[in-house]
Amino acid sequence: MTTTTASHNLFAALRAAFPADLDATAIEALSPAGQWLHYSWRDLDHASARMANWLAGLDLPPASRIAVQVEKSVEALALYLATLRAGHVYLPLNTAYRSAEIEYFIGNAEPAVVVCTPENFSWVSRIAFSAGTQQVVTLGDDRSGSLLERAVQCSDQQQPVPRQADDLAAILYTSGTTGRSKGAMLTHGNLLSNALVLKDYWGWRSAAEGGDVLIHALPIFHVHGLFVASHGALINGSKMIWFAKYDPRAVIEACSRATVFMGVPTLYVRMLAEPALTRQAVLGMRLFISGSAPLLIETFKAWQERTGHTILERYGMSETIMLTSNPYQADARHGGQDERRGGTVGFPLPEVGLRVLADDGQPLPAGETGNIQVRGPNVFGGYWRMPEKTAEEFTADGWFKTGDVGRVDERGYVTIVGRSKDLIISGGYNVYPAEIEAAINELPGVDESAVVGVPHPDFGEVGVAVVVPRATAKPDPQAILQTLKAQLANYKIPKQVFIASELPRNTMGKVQKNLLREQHKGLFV
Ligand code: MCA
Ligand code: AMP
Repeated sequence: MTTTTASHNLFAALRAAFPADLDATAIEALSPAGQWLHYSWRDLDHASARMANWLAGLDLPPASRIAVQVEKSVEALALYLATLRAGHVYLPLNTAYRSAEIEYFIGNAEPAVVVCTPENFSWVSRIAFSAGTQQVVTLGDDRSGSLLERAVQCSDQQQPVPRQADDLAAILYTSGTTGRSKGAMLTHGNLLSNALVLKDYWGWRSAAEGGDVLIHALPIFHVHGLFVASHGALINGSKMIWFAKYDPRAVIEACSRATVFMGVPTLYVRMLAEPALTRQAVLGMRLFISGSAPLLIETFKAWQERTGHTILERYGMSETIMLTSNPYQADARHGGQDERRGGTVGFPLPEVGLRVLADDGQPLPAGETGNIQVRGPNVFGGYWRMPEKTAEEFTADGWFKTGDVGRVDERGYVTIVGRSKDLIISGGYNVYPAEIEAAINELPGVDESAVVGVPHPDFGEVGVAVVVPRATAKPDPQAILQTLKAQLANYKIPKQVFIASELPRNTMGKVQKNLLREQHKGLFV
């Protein structure tokens, strides 16, 4: 018989890492009004306890989904922690999602509680109540909203609800190459094991070693900002400097009182465009980490030249959290000669298995390019209520098919060279062409369309749509863009639409997207 203890609740592990001095500052946050607000560790503990007690008062079944679409704020982070404490499942939603997207997520996940911004309450609550959600409350980024009004009436003391390592902690929706978005189910065990591995791998410094201060400038509705960054600081009891919106100048300024920064490549590109980025400005920084999209070697080198720092690139997925990382420092296991190598994503993390296979499933030797598969305690249990999809994405012997194509060299460095999935990564956000094409194909006068990713100096890659009209129709590219904007999150909107008489196809009738990519590759660079 197994016994359940509170120690498997991820929150208990995070809470145990809070410093002894609970009055010390945990988060310095720049408010929407431009003021620095100081939150102590006690504030974080009490705010999340109050919200957890409010959730407990709703008498929901364990593992109820709490869907949250709010602007980034410290209170939103406390709500995530509260959900863990209360033994429920956190479902973060990008603030860019429009009503059709939200309707799908809420209909699919059937959350018991939906938290939205005060501005969106009328349309979000309409969707949520029709889907059977019991409670819809609001949370603004200026400490406003009905959630806080209710939570403030609750006790600031709360014992985390006991959870097993394989109990669900969060669902993160990721789009698919075909069909609708899938909810990747992450457990307390997945999240905690990854947080502990990264704490060690990236050399997070204890208070006795001088401590660390993280600049947190990423959104908190995806793996990078919510888990990798927030857990990284919390599990080390480290302070965060918290920006709700990314501003390269403000981040450079904050580097004088911080030690660690995490960003998608676009954030680095934008900082490099600032004259204020100098060696002097980042002298006290210990570590710059990049991920979520390929970091161009030019950016890697430019950063090295300008700042004297070598960016550490790592690789992960919503389904697996972090998989590989360049070394923090030379490791005796690899002959003490490791360095952070631009263009690679480093080594598989401890406990992560990574293999490269040919299309026929045969394992490939070092240096050869093929399909990357992974396994480990960080790998998710499956997609929410999609057993067939889950089965498709795992091999019979339990490895997860990443859809990424790459190779491992003799020394063990992993390089991602492409993707077998039809995916565009734009500014660190994933855009699935199939979803955009389906929306375009619904428009009047459109026969068919193809969306491809082309290089972009700021976002790395952006989508471009090629649209074939019906016989006599003359669709207007601007009108197509306007209609899409009403239906889809803004970052998914193609940056340009072209009208063409046909799409290039191979002899099998498949659209040759490589030809379209080639044709439009010079549009922005
Ligand atoms: C904004 N726009 C974009 C993007 N972001 N277009 C393409 N791609 C984007 N990523 C467009 C908007 O549609 C809008 O266009 C215009 O830019 C201004 O929008 P705004 O929101 O003001 O932009 P911004 O504040 O400058 O945002 C850019 C950003 C943001 C800071 C780079 O996209 C961002 O925070 N990206 C990080 C994403 C992230 O955290 N990814 C991690 C996923 P218009 O004016 O025409 O409407 S987790 C993950 O991938 C895993 C697992 C991992 O490995 O980490
Ligand atoms: P997501 O669906 O947001 O989980 O995105 C995961 C995908 O982002 C991976 O499958 C990769 O294709 C990509 N990715 C993440 N980190 C990197 C990286 N450092 N280099 C290249 N691709 C990356």
